[in-house]
Amino acid sequence: IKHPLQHTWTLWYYEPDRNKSWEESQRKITSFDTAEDFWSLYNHIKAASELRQGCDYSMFKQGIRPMWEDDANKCGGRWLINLDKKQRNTDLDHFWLETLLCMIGEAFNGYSDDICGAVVNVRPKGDKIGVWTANANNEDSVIEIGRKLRERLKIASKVTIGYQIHKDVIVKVGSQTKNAYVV
Ligand code: M7G
Repeated sequence: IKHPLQHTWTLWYYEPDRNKSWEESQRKITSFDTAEDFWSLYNHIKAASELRQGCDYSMFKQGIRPMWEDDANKCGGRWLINLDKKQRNTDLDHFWLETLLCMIGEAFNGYSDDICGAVVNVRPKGDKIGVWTANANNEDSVIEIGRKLRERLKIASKVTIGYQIHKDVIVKVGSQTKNAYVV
């Protein structure tokens, strides 16, 4: 018997396509609900660092689309880890895997219900990992999730990570979004 996970998760893939909208370019790859099926999927697909630049992977709880507009995300935000260009070779894949393991393993100390999913953006200007939570007003849960993420990813103590509210990102397209929280 396989080891069941607390939730069913869906992996999404985004590839830019000038003939399609952003939303239409998000494709569901597959869903899984056991540890074994997670590993077969993970071992089968390209590592994030091997994706073409401009592409994303997203892993969300089943039923939540990896977009601001989804009901589960619309009051939420994300912890954002900005990597510099060199970190694609040294940190990206291991940060992404650790993020996935934190989510499927419900590692956020009682606040895992607030987790919606996570996104990795592979970009020429620097890759990003975002961990999306359900409600930007749940200060305790947002902070605890941020702390746990720092700890599990072993982010250097001189580096801070910020939490951005999706509603702020939507109106600020093109410019920097302020951080609602920092850890
Ligand atoms: P990005 O891919 O998150 O980061 O956003 P990037 O700027 O480093 O590439 C790029 C663009 O994708 C945004 O300006 C939006 O046009 C679109 N986009 C990104 N997200 C996360 C969403 C979303 O949740 N909903 C919609 N409608 N568009 C999005």
